[in-house]
Amino acid sequence: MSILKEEIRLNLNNLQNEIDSIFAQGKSAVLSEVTVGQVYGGMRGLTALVCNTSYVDPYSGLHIGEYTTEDFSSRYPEEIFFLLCTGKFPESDFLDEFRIELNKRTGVPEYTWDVLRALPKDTHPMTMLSLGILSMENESIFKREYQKGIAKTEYWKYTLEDALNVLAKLPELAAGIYRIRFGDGELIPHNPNLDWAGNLANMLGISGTDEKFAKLIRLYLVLHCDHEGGNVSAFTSRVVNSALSDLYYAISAGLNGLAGPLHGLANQECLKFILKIHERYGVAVTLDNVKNFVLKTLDSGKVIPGYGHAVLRVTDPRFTAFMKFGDEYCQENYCFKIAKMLFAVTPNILKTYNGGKVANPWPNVDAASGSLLLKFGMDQFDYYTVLFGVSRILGFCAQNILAQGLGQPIIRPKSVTNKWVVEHLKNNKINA
Ligand code: CMX
Repeated sequence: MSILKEEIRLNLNNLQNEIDSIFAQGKSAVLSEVTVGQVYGGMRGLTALVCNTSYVDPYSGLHIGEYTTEDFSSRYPEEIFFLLCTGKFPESDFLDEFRIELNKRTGVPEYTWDVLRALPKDTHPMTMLSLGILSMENESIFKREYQKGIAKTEYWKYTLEDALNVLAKLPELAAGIYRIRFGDGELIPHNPNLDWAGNLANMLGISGTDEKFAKLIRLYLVLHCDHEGGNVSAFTSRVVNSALSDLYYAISAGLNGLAGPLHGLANQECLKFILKIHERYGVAVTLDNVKNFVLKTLDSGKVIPGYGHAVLRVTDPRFTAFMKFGDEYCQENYCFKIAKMLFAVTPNILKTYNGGKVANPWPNVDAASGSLLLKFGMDQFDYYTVLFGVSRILGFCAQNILAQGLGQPIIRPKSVTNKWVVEHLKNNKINA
């Protein structure tokens, strides 16, 4: 994997030079103030981390390196991994080279399948994904080399080795989880001639070799790959890896965070909402029906899934990318039609509802993806977060490789007690 490794080395040199010049201007410069509200409120809006793989702009959405979602959404996930790690797109021969490299590393160990098959039949597929990765921890090259004794400057190279081994086995593992959990348990073998996402689509065994389904899985794996460093899963993964727990531990930990209903589970809620509308009005559903349904949902004190965002203040460009796919391949699908109708009516309702308290009335990434997956026969909603997880592992790997390469220390913010806060406010004569 010489090209990728060399480009990561160059990226690390550039990032280190930037950090050196930032430090030269003074390490004690203040970047952000911390309020009581932030300390008690999930640290929202507190600038306390650096992440160089991606950033989210409130008005132009997710950027990987300096590229917008529109720039990268038609690429392959393998190219996105390169972009996350290096800040640039690879040359045209990279995909072939990367496929050969990953093909050498495929093969989920038999003991991992034994672990997954031994679980109760109703185990959540995210538990299976997290356990599947963790079960392979014994294979960590980083751990082996660390025990031998390696220089700190070498850590990132062995973290990259672990990343490549995990990524190579991931489509097989994720598809196997689907087959064990929802199918007949028979595994479909990895095809060395297919790309990363194409292999996953094929091994799921849902749509045979339908290239449109492979295209959707490719898009899905690209659009969910990374979202800065402060979200629950990426941050958890980074904290764990900062203790030099290897990438298997760090990925598994990140996935455990992603499994939460406030994080990765939201996309299945959106599809459930669409299906409820379909159940209520059938195929003759009108815009007025959808408007009424949205208003009734709001009046009952519930949120409209797929709308709103903590950072974004426009339609999520990832939603736009999914809609473009839907317009091309799923126009006649009943769920996609409802997703479009929701887009036509919901923002205007949210803009004014309850005094317009919703900060962002526009759709987020989850508003349409479920209806597209369902159209191709992916009707196991619990599995959607696994697809999210497979994609997000690209980001976990890249963030940890870069952090190790920059010699970042163990993460250890200070916590205080209520008593300390009371004393601090009193001693400093601070009033709200
Ligand atoms: N429907 C109804 N009310 C909403 C709403 C929505 N889609 N989005 C926000 N609100 C409400 C909030 O509940 C909050 O009400 P209270 O003041 O009564 O608590 C108020 O508007 C202000 O919230 P906000 O500042 O606009 O939003 P937050 O940053 O607190 O929360 C999010 C962001 C995504 C959790 C929220 O918009 C939401 O719950 N959306 C629906 C669920 C969803 O789509 N989740 C997927 C998120 C995808 C992602 O994060 O990438």
